Amino acid sequence: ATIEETLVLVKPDGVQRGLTGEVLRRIETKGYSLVDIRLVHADRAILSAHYAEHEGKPFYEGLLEFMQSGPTVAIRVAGHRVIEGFRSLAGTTDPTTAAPGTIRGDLGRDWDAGVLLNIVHGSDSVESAQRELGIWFAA
Ligand code: YYY
Ligand code: MG
Repeated sequence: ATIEETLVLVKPDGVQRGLTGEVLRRIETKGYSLVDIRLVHADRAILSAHYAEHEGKPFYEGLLEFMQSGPTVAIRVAGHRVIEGFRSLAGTTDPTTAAPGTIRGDLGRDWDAGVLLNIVHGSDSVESAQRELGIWFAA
């Protein structure tokens, strides 16, 4: 097996809507392991590091604002090809068109202040996962 670790975030919209348990259920029933979990009310420093690749895009400021609007649940998840696997469970970025059966497709719906509210984040590569886990699980 190719065991990887990824960072999953239940974003403030997901936490506020009471979907943390549903996201954890989907991760666990897929067979992935929860390695660590914490509730974080993220500040701008964490978020500007996490979303550095998006700086300057039209949705960037709204995204950082939204991500500071309430607590986020950060989860370290391990499993065979879990980085690609969780992205598949999450579905595509826009919840309106994300496939049914995915987290975003089944549970996501909204758009607010120019930002897509899509419930979860999942790292997109081994390099991103290591970088992002270091940000959210810094001592
Ligand atoms: O990796 P993923 O979350 O699916 O999408 P990214 O392109 O990395 O964008 C990060 C985050 O930014 C996305 O989850 C919602 C928000 N966003 C947006 O509000 N509007 C866009 N057109 C693109 C992204
Ligand atoms: Mg991304």
